[in-house]
Amino acid sequence: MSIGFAQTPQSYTSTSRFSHTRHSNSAPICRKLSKAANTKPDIEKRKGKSFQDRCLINRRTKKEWKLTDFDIGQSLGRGKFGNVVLAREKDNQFICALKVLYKDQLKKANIEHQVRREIEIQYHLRHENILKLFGYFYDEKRIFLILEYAKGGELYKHLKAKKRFDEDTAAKYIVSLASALDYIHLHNVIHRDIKPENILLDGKGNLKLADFGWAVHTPLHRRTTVCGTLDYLAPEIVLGKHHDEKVDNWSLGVLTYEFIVGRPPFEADGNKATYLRIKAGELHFPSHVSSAAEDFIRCLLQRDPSRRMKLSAIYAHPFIKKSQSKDIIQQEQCPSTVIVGG
Ligand code: N15
Repeated sequence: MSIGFAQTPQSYTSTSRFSHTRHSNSAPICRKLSKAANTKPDIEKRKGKSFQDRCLINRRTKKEWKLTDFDIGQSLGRGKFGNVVLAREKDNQFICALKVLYKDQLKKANIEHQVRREIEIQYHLRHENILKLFGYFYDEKRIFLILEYAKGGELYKHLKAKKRFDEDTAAKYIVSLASALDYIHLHNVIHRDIKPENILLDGKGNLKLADFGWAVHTPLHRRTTVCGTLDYLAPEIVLGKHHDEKVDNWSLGVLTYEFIVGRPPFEADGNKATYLRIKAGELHFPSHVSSAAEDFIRCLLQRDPSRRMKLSAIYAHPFIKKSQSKDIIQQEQCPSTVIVGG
């Protein structure tokens, strides 16, 4: 792919600040992760900088990021509140995805708080299967998020093109997702919006969980107003009950089904019909689905959260083990280890 980069106009340097009101109820993840994520805690503590200030700074130049630090390339997609473009940092040619959010639109939708929380969560998470947020900056009208570029693009486009994944490919993606979820749960974050549209692939086909727009810090004991597709939501969420991190395990089960079958298990015409199907919780499996895969999905799609398979248990399930043992056999048969004419 050839990428045409345009030079950024000099007049776009950041001049104003995106409101920086401190949270009085500062999230636990910040305190917990700040030591691990920040390589120079002492200097920055002395300066009294919050996490928001820290991710404004280019660690190498020690200056705030600005738009003129980047060459801008092609559009990677358009979202409700802004666009994502390919970008290249001028100094070291580092390729990234720059997400542009428009402040007036965020204000109108009353989601400035949510955006700040999302930045906070994503900036502190460091895991190979979680899309990295490197930093952010702003000008009078816009907020720019500097995000990891995932060369493979959106997973749901790959799924659409292939109709469905073979079970070994599905298992590989599910292991990566489970690993990412295990990590965020460990840091008291629930994703709550696991769906193919929120998953990207890098150039090597590795899975990257993106978009923490719905994520919350645990414990969560409040009712949630739900919008968008219900397909991936656990019954306790659609029923407006108290819920915890096990809602992500349910979504993992829905995704496993969709990867293997090509459509989510409770798909129906409209949210009302989907809601009824999730509530009923009846599962139908096409004949091509193996018994190991069916059992795996049934273990995750338990209506009672306490009976749902734990993330730590998925590695021992035959559906995952089967695919991993094939991986090992393939590695052993790698041509480089075969002695030709031996
Ligand atoms: C409401 C709000 C503040 C949501 C904020 N969400 C995020 O910042 C998370 N996010 C990540 N939003 C968009 C992205 C995103 C990052 C979207 C697309 C890409 C990305 N990195 N790389 C891509 C990407 N690579 C592609 C390759 C081929 C075709 C399309 C591609 N997009």
